[in-house]
Order: sequence, then structure tokens, then C-alpha cells
Amino acid sequence: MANSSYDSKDLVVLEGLDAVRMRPGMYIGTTGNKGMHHLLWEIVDNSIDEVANGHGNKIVVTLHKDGSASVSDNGRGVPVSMHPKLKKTGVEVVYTQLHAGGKFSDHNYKYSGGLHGVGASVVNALSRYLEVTVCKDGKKYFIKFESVEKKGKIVSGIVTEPLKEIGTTNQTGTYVKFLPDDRVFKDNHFSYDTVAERLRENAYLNKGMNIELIDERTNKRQQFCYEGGIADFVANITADKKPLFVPPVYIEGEVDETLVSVALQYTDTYAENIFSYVNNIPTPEGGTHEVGFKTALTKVLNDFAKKNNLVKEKDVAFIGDDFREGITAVISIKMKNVQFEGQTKTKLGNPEARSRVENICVSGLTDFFNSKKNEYIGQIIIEKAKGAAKVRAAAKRAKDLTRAKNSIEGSMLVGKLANCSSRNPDINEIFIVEGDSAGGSAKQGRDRYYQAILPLKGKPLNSEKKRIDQVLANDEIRTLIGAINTGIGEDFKLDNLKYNKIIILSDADQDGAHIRAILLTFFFRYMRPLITNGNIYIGMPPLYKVSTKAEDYYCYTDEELQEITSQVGNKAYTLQRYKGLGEMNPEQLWETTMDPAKRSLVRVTVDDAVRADQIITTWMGDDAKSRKDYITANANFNKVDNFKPIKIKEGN
Ligand code: 1YM
Repeated sequence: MANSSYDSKDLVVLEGLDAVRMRPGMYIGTTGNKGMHHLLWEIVDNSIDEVANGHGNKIVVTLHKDGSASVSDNGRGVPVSMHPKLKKTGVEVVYTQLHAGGKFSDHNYKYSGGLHGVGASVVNALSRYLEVTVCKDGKKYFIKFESVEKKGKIVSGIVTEPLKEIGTTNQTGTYVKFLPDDRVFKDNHFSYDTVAERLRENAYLNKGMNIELIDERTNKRQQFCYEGGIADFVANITADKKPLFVPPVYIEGEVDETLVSVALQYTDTYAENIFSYVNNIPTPEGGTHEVGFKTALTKVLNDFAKKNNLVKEKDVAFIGDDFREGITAVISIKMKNVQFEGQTKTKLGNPEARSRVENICVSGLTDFFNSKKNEYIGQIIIEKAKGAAKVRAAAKRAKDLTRAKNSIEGSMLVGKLANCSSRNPDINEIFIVEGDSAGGSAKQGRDRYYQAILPLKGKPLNSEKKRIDQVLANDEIRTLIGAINTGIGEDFKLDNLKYNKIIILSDADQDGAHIRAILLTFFFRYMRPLITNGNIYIGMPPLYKVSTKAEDYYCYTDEELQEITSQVGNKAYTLQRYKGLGEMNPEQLWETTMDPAKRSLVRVTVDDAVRADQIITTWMGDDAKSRKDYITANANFNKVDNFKPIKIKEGN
């Protein structure tokens, strides 16, 4: 710990305040409302630095009725002794000299923002007034700065009440109150929510630090204090998701004057959520500390999987990404001489941070997973990573397949597809038909000039553990990708689409609804423009046939059936209920479902696909109860209405 007692002669002095007044944007980014909040962060950061370095434990931020804000801490108190060369007190130097401070000569504070804390003096320069009360060495001191008009010119940050003793005290600490200058900040209202969010984040990042926010304008107040630090942060971020274990993994360590702490959790989602910080400053562009963490995570989990024989010959080899599917992690490091890079200067550049973070994470995570009581957590993560690896491999195979020249014609899969003879995508349609027998009828009944048929075997999609990787492992789906010809994912090109209408034809039962949901989810995840562009349809086969001597009537809903049976009245009729598409002969299928003049199609919207995704999740997730609830609630699977579709009637 840097225990060197501070002396005013340590201050490094650089520049005066008029520079700030001339070009405020250079110092605080903007003179908008955000810039004004920046003033408050400057003062708060000084308190946080002080407390984070072990001096004091409590910070209070108050938003006052007159538009001013104040911050207090119970640290050591800003120095008040005389600076020998400048002939000014320490506190005066801190608030009137740009870049002044022991911090900037870097031997007092161990960890400091570097960019932030560029100066309490900037705050002074842009305020109507700024008052400082310091409690130190048994005494209470006060100093006031103001901006004043001299010969029509505004001079800011002038001492109007020189530093004086105003009493005695047995406490230590600093209290700063300032009023942002309304001539600089047009929108000068402090937002409670913005301040609260910032303070909460800081409380998470500084385990056990007690930060209070008081709004005297509304009498609202909140205390932020998290004994779990960033582990509580991660738990909070994942609160609305399903964590795969609790509590989050937490590790910390220190090496070469760099403090590293990491908390992580996995949920049943697929995205990677990593939030990193350096000296409490967010680094959304990442940087060397994130790289170090990722390298360590990959290494430790790979070792864990090997050591515990969790990978088999047949398994796809892991890459780093696989271990980060569904992860939520917070990385917080504290170090000296921080260098920021990147587009928005929010990327950590220090090369030494990488190895330090990596070392601490490798040893911390290894210890964690090697402990018998945490072994099951390692197993859960490896299971998750296996799923990710499989999906990745399947997606790559599908991509490679579609990338391959002569994609479909040349492939051996072509046999499954009965293509149409027209080469005009504007009129061409492809029917994806559930089952070989319905597929057979559709092939015979279709107009082969513009209608292509791809029969799907129901079962492969219906196997036990259903995820999108199995959808891609399915031959017919790969044939479909080849036939549609747009490619998938990032490679998708709508211009290459070979069929203007892609029509899903499945049975009016549970399996049919399931297959439909799988296909919609597939289109949604891998070929979304087809949905937004309106190319995906659901075909509507009839549910009943009512036959009288004179005529056959097809009914697509129970309501229609009632209507027809009451119309035919007391005439004798036979009622046939279609259980599946396969029960229809080719003519019937054409007449009822495929002929554009008579059929009804349902155009699929993004909402439908999202719904399908939820259905899949419910069905395929491990939550047996919600699966059962869903099936009970939606027992009538012949209803495409599950997807709230827009029904379109074609023909003339
Ligand atoms: C409400 C704002 O500024 N607290 C604060 C600031 C300082 C110290 C303590 C401090 C720092 C050091 C030594 C040191 C600052 N001192 C300086 C400077 N709260 C608030 N509390 N003793 C006290 O850095 O070694 C700048 S900030 F420049 F004087 F060292």
C-alpha cells in the first residue's frame, strides 16, 4: 500500500482555468446535460478513489433544490497545507490548477481512473460557485470559489472566501458542494435516475462501499452497498433469466500492483454478455483485460473437460466461443498508468494487463473447478459448451454446403427435391411437405411448371433432444437450404432466392405444429429476411370433407363444418375427418391446398416466428412443467392461429 503521507509540494501543476472556460467540450466532452453530469462524476470519482484506496467507507451524494449538488466522503480530507512554491494551500491547488494532484504524479493513489479525475478544477471552472469543507487533523476548514464578472468578462474559479478554520472535529473527510454554471449548461437539471445508476454501478464495483443518494428536490433517497460486489452485479443482470447454477463464480487476486476480480454466471440463453471495467471505468470496447480473461476461461475449461473425461472421440473440438455461450461476466481490474485506445477510447491497451488477468483467472478458476463441491458446475458448463460446439459445427457444415458451387443440382441430396421446371423465381413456389406419403401426393398433384416439392420426414426433427443443430443435421433441411439458394446467416442474399413463395405444409396435429415451429424458428434464426420480406407461408389443408350425392365440401375450421352441415340440412351426407395430409389423394391435395385459385395461405410475420421460437423453447427446454402447461393450453394443434397469422386469399 502507498502510505506516503501527502504534502502540498508533491502537486504537479500544469495549466490555468480559463482554458477550460474557453473550450469546455475538450474537458468534459459536451456542454449538454451529459457534460453537466460529468462534473458530478469528477467529484464522486475523487471520493471513490479515496475510499477504494482504503480511506473511509462512506460517500453521500445530495441533489439540492437550487440545482447544486454535493458529495461527501469520510476519507483523509483534501490536503490543506501550503504548497511551498505556489504559495497556495493544497485544496486551492486541487481546485484551481488543471491536472494538479498527487494522483497525477502517480505515487500516492495506487489505482486511479487516469482519464476521469482529470480534475476537480474543471468542475470549479464550470460552476457558479464551489465550496469545499475539509475535516482533518482535528480541525474543520472551509474555502469558497466563485465565478465573477470583471469588466464584462467572466472569470471563474476565483477564491472569494480564502481557506479558514471554522471549528474543531474528531472526524476526517471532504465535503464539496457546487452549482453548475447555467451560462455553460443550458439544460442543468441533475437526473436522479442517471445519478442513481452510476452510483449503483460504482457500489457493485467496490465491494462493501456504502454510497447514499439523497434528492432534496423530491425527498427520494437510496443506499447502495453490495457485500458481494460484482458477484451481486452478475446475479442482478441475470435475475430475469434462468441461471444454470447459483451463486455466480467469483474470483479475485492481485499481481504486480494490479487488482483483478471476475464474476461469472451461465444462463440458458445463447448470447455472450461480458462487461469489463478498469479503475471503475467501463470498457465497452474490451481490450487486453478481456482477452486475458477469455484465454484463461478457455484454457481452464478445456483442461477440466479433459481431466474429467468429459469429451469423447466423436465430440466436436471446442473453440473459445463455445465456452462463452450464455455467459454473463463482469471483469473489474484496478491498475496504474492506464492507457485507453479504440474508437471511443474505451478499450484497454496496456499489454501487461493481459497476462496479469490471465494468470489470476487461470489459478482462480482452476482452484474453483478442482474443488469437489464445484465439480458439477464445471460439468454443467461443459455440457453447455458441447451444445454450442455442435451447433457451430452444424451451422458451418450447412454454410459450406450452400457455399459449394452447383450447390443443389450437383449434390446427392437432390433426389429428395422434386423441383419445378420454371427458372423464374417470381412465380416459383416450394412446398415443404410433412411426410413421404403426402409428399408423394403433392408431387403428383402439383403444377410441375412452377411448384417444387420437398418432402420432410417427420421423425428426424422430432427426436429427443431438439435443437437447431439437429435441424441443420437433417438432410432435407440442408436440401432446403440448397434449394432456396440464398445461403444462411451472414451469407444470406435475398437476390439469390429461387422461390417467391416458400410454403410449409404440415399435418393438423401435434407433430405437424411442432415441425412448423421448427421450420419457422429455422427461418427466423438463419434466413430472417425471408420472413420480413413476406416469402414464408403456411399452407392450410382442410380438416373435414362433407360429401353429399351432389357435391363435396371441404371445411378448414370447425366453424365452417357447422355451417356446411347445417346448409346441407337433412340431405344425407358422409363426413370425413382428415387426420393428415397423407390421407388425401393427389387431386384432393391440389384442389384443397395447392391450387392458387382455391387454397388459403397464411403469410408468416416476425411475430409468428418469435412465437414459434418460444414454442420451441418451451417444447425443447428442460422445463417439463411449462411444456406440459403449453401443450394443455394449446391442445388444438390444427390451429395455425397459434401463430396469429394473416390469412391471405389468393386467386381472382
Ligand atoms: C467530495 C470529494 O475529493 N476526497 C479526497 C480527495 C483527495 C484526498 C482525499 C487525498 C488524496 C491524497 C492525500 C493523495 C485528493 N487529494 C488530492 C491531492 N472528495 C474528495 N479525499 N490526501 C488526501 O492523493 O495522496 C487530489 S484529490 F491532489 F491533493 F492530492
